[in-house]
Parts: sequence; C-alpha cells; structure tokens
Amino acid sequence: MATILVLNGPNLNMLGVREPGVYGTTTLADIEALVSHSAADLGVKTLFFQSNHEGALIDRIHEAYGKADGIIINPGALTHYSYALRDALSSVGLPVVEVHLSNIHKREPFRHVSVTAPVAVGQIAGFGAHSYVLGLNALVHHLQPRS
Ligand code: CA2
Repeated sequence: MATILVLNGPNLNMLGVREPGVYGTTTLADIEALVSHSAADLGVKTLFFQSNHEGALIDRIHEAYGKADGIIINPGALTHYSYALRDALSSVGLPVVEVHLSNIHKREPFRHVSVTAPVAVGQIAGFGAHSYVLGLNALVHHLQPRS
C-alpha cells in the first residue's frame, strides 16, 4: 500500500480559528479527516505533519526518504521564498503535489510566484479544502496511472 505524506507549513494550524473570511471555517483537523477518508477510498495510507518552522518541515521531508511514496504539501507562505524547502523536496526525489486553499495567482503579486512548484509534479490551487483531495487523487494517479 502506498504511503503519502501530507505536509502543511506555517500558520495553517490557525485554519478555521482566525480570518474565516479569507480561509474559511474548515480547520486543519477537518482537512486531515477529509484527506484520510479519500485515502481510504483510494487504498493508500496517509501521514500528516504541520509545522510553523522551515527546518522542522525539511527534517520531516528527509525522514520520508525511502519510507513514503509521495508528498502533498501546502507550504503556506514558504511557497513564495523558501529555496531551502524546495531543495529538500528535490533532494528526496519523491513525487510532490503542491496544494493551496486559495488561488494564489489571483491574490497579491508576491503570491503569484511559487519557488517550490518547479520541483512538484503539479500544483492545485483555489478549491479550499478540496484542493487537498484533488491533490491526493492526482498524486495517486501519478503513482498508479491505471487508478
Ligand atoms: O492558499 C493557501 O493555501 C496558502 O498556502 C495559505 C498561506 C499563504 O501564505 C499562501 O500564500 C497561500 C497562508 C496560510 C495562513 O493561514 C491562516 C489561517 C488562519 C488565519 C490566518 C492565516
């Protein structure tokens, strides 16, 4: 059974707690439950990790080397400037799908750039919590093209 690591970056632990007007009322725990259910339907195992610290995310990515089969990541604001996170994703050689709750391309100009997307298989943005489910489906299809 394939194992997918689902990573969330800075401030995503505040989902559903603060700024519901921007990011909605769904909590990170709700998103993880949604992804777990989809994973069960798809026959894959999911592991979840969130951190507000770049280095902790990088350590978790390194830990996945040789253990996980793919990564779904919402890097939060690190998306826009963390070359270290990008290098970590690249270093483990696992397929990555980048997801965003909001459509980063129709927000402030600084959010239009993703330094992590070039090392991902693809990016899904703008569908709220459903971006994660779409990302999981895309990653599983990438790993098992017939599914
Ligand atoms: O749309 C996304 O998923 C983002 O990755 C969310 C990041 C943002 O910096 C990216 O540009 C796009 C921010 C997550 C912050 O989440 C909060 C949740 C509640 C209250 C405040 C922030």
